[in-house]
Amino acid sequence: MRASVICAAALAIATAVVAAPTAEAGYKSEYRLSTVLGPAFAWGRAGARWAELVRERTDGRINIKLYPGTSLVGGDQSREFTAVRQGIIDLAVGSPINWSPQVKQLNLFALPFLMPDAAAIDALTGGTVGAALFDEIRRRDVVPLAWGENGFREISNSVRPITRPADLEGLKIRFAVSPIFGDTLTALGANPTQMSWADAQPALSTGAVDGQENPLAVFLAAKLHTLNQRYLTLWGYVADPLIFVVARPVWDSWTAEDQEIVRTAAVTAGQENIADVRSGTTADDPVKIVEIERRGVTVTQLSGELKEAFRAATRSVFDKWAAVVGPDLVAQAETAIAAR
Ligand code: X2X
Repeated sequence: MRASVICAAALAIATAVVAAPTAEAGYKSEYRLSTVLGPAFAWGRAGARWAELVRERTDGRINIKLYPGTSLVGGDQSREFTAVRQGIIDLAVGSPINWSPQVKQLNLFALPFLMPDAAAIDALTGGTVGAALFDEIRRRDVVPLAWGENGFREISNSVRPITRPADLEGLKIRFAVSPIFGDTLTALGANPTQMSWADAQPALSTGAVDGQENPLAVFLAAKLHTLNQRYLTLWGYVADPLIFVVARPVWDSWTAEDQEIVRTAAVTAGQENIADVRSGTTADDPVKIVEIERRGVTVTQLSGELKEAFRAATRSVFDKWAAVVGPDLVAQAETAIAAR
């Protein structure tokens, strides 16, 4: 009698152990996902979508919370990548611009006039160049899973339309993190100043700076026309992809099945994000451009010939930074773009 009670109890415990979802052992109750921009922006929506897909497909085993505004690093977007490595951030959807201090090869996307169109971005991210960049990230114990997009960065200001390099003379232009932007703007005669996105908005509002450069999707969602940005020039000088990553120890704590769910969810969220950002930015589908004009902004589209003047004026910056990025990687990128 006694023995059978003990036996039943032991069986109950054993059953409970087996029934407990083993995948949850060692899982955190919440994973922290960092983005610079929040869900009012395509970038923040990409993060929210990734979290949503993962929650659904893991039945809540992996519960991701979005921390926009790079709030886990006090808004200092230049520290985001390091914070992923330090375990302060579990996952991120980040820009190469903000991670380039730690991964110098990511300056590739900021080489002025490297990528003429969206197909050129795809040729890089989808080919051997993208794979090499993912290797660089992986070497730093951060697991890259998918590409998204912030977009082609267009320049705006409060003073005058920009059609020639001389129009930038003396304009105070805010840039985000990588010093390659300072060099490029300086080569064009502007007066560049580095500050975080959080600081940029009050600086534009008070007129402490005259202008900035960001994709059309950001210009619209941030309502930059209300921050004195009356002139916008579509020059597409650089394009900013986004990268979905997970911190290595977090990744290693998940089952292979859950890793695959997180990876495929990142790919889906990334593809949706790219479509979101690219829509409305072309001659065939100009909805975003039309909306910006409707808000009273003068939009200048640079022809190939006018663009050439900006390219020539920034060629020395391209060459200087190509050496930093790595001449082989830049050559590979140019080959991939030519073959797109
Ligand atoms: O700060 C910017 O300009 C932004 C939001 O585009 C980046 O994080 C690179």
